[in-house]
Amino acid sequence: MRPQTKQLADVIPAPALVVPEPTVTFTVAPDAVAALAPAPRPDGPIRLDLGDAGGLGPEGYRLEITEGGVTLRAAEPAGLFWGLQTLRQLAGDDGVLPGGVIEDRPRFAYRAAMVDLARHFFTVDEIKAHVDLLVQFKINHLHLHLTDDQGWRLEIPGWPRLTEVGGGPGTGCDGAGPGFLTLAEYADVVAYAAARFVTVVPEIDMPGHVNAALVAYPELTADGQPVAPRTDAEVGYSSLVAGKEETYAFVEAVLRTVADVTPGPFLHIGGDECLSTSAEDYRAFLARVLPLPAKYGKRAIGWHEIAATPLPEGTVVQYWRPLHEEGNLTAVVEAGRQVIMSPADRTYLDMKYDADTPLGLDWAGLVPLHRAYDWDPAERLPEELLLGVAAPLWSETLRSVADLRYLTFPRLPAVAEVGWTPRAGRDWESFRKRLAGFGPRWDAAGVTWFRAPEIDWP
Ligand code: TNX
Repeated sequence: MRPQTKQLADVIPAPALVVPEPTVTFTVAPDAVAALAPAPRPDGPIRLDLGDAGGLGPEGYRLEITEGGVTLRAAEPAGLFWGLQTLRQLAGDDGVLPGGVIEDRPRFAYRAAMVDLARHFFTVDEIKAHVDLLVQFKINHLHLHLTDDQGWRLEIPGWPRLTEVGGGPGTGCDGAGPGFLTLAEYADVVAYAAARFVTVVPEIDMPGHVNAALVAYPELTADGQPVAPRTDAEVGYSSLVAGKEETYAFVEAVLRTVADVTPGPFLHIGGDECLSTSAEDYRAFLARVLPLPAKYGKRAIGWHEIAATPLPEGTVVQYWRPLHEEGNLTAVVEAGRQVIMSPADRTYLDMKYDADTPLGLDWAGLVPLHRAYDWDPAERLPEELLLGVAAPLWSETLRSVADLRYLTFPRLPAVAEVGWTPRAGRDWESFRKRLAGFGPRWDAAGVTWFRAPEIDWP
């Protein structure tokens, strides 16, 4: 027998409570764990049980490993699914499970990764593969940035030129990155994600970041004159026109379509970096557009710039500036609206790791792994107003799935732990040790990742 070196606490994100039984192990077939469905399973070596797990909430679970086998209990299938991710990490490639009990539940209900399909398009299969990697860290929302200056990536019936014209190359002139999702493909992604307890959050960015839409429909521009397609990475130069009725016919058609094909509760309307929209026009535009998601049964999310305008009840604000800037947070707290924290100097997966990182940007500084880990979302606002955390990956510099993964791993596990683990349960030294084993796993799975120098990778 070889010595048992695995610990029950070797899980990312760190579980809320771990009570090891060090003399006990139980061995399973690793493939069998990966194949388990999050549904009741009364017998066999791994028992799955739906029922009260001791008040652990809709995503919580209780996992018990004894000499006799494994029992996983949760109030909802989502809890079973997250418990299975824990079990999968513990099983590793030898299937030896350390004995004891884990009782676990997330700190925040919203734990997201964002992919920018506008600056570089990723296919349905690529997005699905990304979901598979994200759920291992208990990420439960996939924010899709579907439209921007360089591209429009979702079919909108009645507005065919959006994707004929706006489905072109994203950023850069090398031809990489064209494409769009038909509504059927979008629904396919949504269903795939939902089967893994991931809610898709679609974003239609307005009133800025709309050059692709203006190229497709010149009647939406201020003077009705055509504008040129863009593949550069400038921001802040395009805007829908607040004083034109055509604008609202367009916006409503788009939001109605997106709401129709989105079972999840959120509709993200963007609202960021409207540098060429006057403050008055911005306010007038949002006064008409922010209520629209609710009209179609959804909750509006917007980047924190929207907090310069009155926020209808239920609106969610996504903060994206560096952690210690103002970014309208005082106004958001005063209004009592919920917040998703995505501070760029901590959670932006498109920031470079270090000065030598060949991909990414550095406007919010470099974001080495420890910076993505060592911060707290409640530093800036009361815990009760925090809906959760999100890690956006803007894709101006991306050309492939390998690029996407290189910037995502290992920083995404750090942000995932910020979103899941209670503050008191988080510890950088512990995270460092728990993360090391993932390098070989990503290698074995063919996943590109960055060998962050803070970690003693095997
Ligand atoms: C700012 S963050 C943007 C994006 C860029 C990103 C690059 C935000 C809401 N807007 O348009 O892609 O910086 O890091």
